[in-house]
Amino acid sequence: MTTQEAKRYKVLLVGDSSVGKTTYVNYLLTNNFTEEYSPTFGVDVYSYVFKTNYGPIIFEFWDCAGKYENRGIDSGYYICANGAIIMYNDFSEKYCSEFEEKVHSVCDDIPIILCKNSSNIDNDNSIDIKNKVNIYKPIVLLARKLTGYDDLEIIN
Ligand SMILES: Nc1nc2c(ncn2[C@@H]2O[C@H](COP(=O)(O)OP(=O)(O)O)[C@@H](O)[C@H]2O)c(=O)[nH]1
Ligand SMILES: [Mg+2]
Repeated sequence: MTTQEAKRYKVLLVGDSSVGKTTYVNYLLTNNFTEEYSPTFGVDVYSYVFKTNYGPIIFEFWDCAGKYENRGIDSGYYICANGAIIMYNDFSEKYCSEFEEKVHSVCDDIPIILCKNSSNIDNDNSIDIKNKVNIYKPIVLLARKLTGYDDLEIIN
């Protein structure tokens, strides 16, 4: 039996501060929701491995600080990224275009998933981390774009 080698992608997790970026990646890795807020300084990198019907995939999440004064080298962290999730909440949609432009300025036309984190689920890309709604949707959408497999699904 052969073990399928995992496909690895560098995925940016960007957006305004306090929208849930770190909470999201923590949830993916631990299945726990963290109530307390601890700002990110610069960037934290996490490897998230998941199984799909096309074999294992590793998303190397670069969870970038949202607060301006904590951003460090900021878009310098974006170099060689394969994809991005831009997270926003009920109050920060206005910043999405700024992040989109910044990602495209460093990474050309890599796929970007806009992801709203809110208890107010009002579009196809809405998630609600606290209530565990649509948690894996942004991952699947991005993995489909990165691999080109439109019917990719996460499996157990
Ligand atoms: N009620 C609620 N709070 C959330 C949700 N996601 C994150 N938070 C809270 O928002 C705060 C900031 O989250 P964090 O992930 O650190 O934001 P980041 O700056 O985007 O990384 C934390 O106190 C989280 O507990 C959510 O889905 N619902
Ligand atoms: Mg953070």
